[in-house]
Amino acid sequence: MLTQNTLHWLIPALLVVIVLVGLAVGFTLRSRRKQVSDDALTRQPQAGTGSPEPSPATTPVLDTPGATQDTPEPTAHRLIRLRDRLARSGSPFGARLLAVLSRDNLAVDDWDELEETLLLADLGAGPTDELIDNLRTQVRIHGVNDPAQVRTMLRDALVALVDPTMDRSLRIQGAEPGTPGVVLVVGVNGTGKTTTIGKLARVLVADGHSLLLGAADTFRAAAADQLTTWGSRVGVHTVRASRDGADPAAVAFDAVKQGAAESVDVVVIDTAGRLQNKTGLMDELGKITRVIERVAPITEVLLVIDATTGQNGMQQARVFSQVANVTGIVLTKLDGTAKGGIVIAAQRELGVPVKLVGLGEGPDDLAPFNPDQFVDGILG
Ligand SMILES: Nc1nc2c(ncn2[C@@H]2O[C@H](COP(=O)(O)OP(=O)(O)OP(=O)(O)O)[C@@H](O)[C@H]2O)c(=O)[nH]1
Ligand SMILES: [Mg+2]
Repeated sequence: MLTQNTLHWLIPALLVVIVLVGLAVGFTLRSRRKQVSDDALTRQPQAGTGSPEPSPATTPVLDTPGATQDTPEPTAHRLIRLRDRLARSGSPFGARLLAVLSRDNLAVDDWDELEETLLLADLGAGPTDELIDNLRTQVRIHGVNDPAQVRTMLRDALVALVDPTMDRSLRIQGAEPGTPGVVLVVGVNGTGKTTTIGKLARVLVADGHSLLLGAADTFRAAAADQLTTWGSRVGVHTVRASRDGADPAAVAFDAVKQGAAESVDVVVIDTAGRLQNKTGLMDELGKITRVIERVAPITEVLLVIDATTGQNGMQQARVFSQVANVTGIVLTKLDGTAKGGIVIAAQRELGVPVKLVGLGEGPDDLAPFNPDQFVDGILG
């Protein structure tokens, strides 16, 4: 039988024991956690023998993000969203063309209006003339009485202009046995390179590919942080420089070397966009290309163009296409403009297909480009 006196001592004694056990468990857990994070911090990529500039300042560190957090949306659904977004983006120019073409007895003023609409939609002079000529011929032959027929005529003419025969597949297959596919992403600053790589990483993960990102935009630490954050959301590692202003080519080299050592399917390299002149750009992209190709051939060079910048953006994009061997265009911010004509102008001007389009700032707002869906979108 416990007496009142015994209870008086037993309860405080039990409390002391509980507190001591709690402290001991807490301490053990904390020291274990510290050991794990120390391991993560000291984990280094494999030594880069033959690295272009193997100074400690340019040795990339492999970021070790946590477990996969997001499940990317399957890519198949996105094509439908492309059409919906385009159809909703103000008054698509295709719908305006349709309105003019549906008038009875098209006169000179109507054709002038069509031409103006196309030029205002950033279609560019060459494709505008081509489309007007094509439509004039069609109208002469078939007339413009049946609205459904007019729509089909315009749709066919626009699809032909976007060119459905171009190969729009991303070249992510390694060019040689044992090497990863290498995707180099270039373009003017602010066009959406890093965001596009982040979205693309999700697409590739969703499609079952293994990949590694390379933060060769060493201009500012925030750029590498931005890329690392995107990657870590889908469990993809980023190779980055250990300090600001490190040699971008060294980072690109080590990323591809690391990718080859880990046998990943694809390495995607982010670059800086703010280069003052063509010579500087040529030097930097030339060096990045040369050092990457010591490890593996570059399989895809994506030029990112902001669709809202129109002809001005095209001017800058032209410089990039002159210094880099561009194989595909990514047109970002298509959600922010009704001027879809830039798709046609960019392809014509640069001679390479639009492969991907950005439809917003959301993580899954990147879609493979499809001419039919695009034309349906701009026809409203
Ligand atoms: N609305 C919209 N915004 C986009 C799209 N793609 C990128 N952006 C936004 O554009 C801005 C610039 O994107 P970044 O990815 O940082 O551009 P960047 O080319 O890497 O820029 P630098 O690193 O400075 O050269 C960000 O605010 C993005 O969210 C898009 O498809 N639609
Ligand atoms: Mg960037």
